[in-house]
Amino acid sequence: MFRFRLPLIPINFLLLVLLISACAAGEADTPTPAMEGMAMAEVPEDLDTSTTRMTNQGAFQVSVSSNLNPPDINEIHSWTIHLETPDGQAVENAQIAVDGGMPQHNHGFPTAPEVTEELGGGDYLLEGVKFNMAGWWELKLAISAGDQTDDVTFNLVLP
Ligand SMILES: [Cu+2]
Repeated sequence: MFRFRLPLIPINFLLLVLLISACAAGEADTPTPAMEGMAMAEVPEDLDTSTTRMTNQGAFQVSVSSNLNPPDINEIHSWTIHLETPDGQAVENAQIAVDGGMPQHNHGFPTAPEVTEELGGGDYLLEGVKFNMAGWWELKLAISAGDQTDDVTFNLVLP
């Protein structure tokens, strides 16, 4: 009897280890197909990457364009933001607060990009933008002009 029990203990232990690793794998928040390309594979297929968008409450129409094309990873560069009213009038004297980062990694920009200059005609200069990883980035703008306050999020996928 004693001779049979000895090998049983390590086998039980092995099964337990296997069960635990199976549970851990099941809890991982990345689905198996995402393993092949990590950052790229996880980006939602229907992600809206338009560079002209209406703000969430419809107060402003906003366009953004990188002044570095394409925006390379790890290079600090600037963007131009263009603001219009919904009927196409340039919005001047706006305050624009900038936030963003990678929604799937829970981190922000490695720099603190900010609007440094109003260029006229509804254009604003956003300086200090840096992307330090490939994948899905969000650029979030909180805009105040006159008695209107609204915000908008742009999506950008870097290869
Ligand atoms: Cu990241």
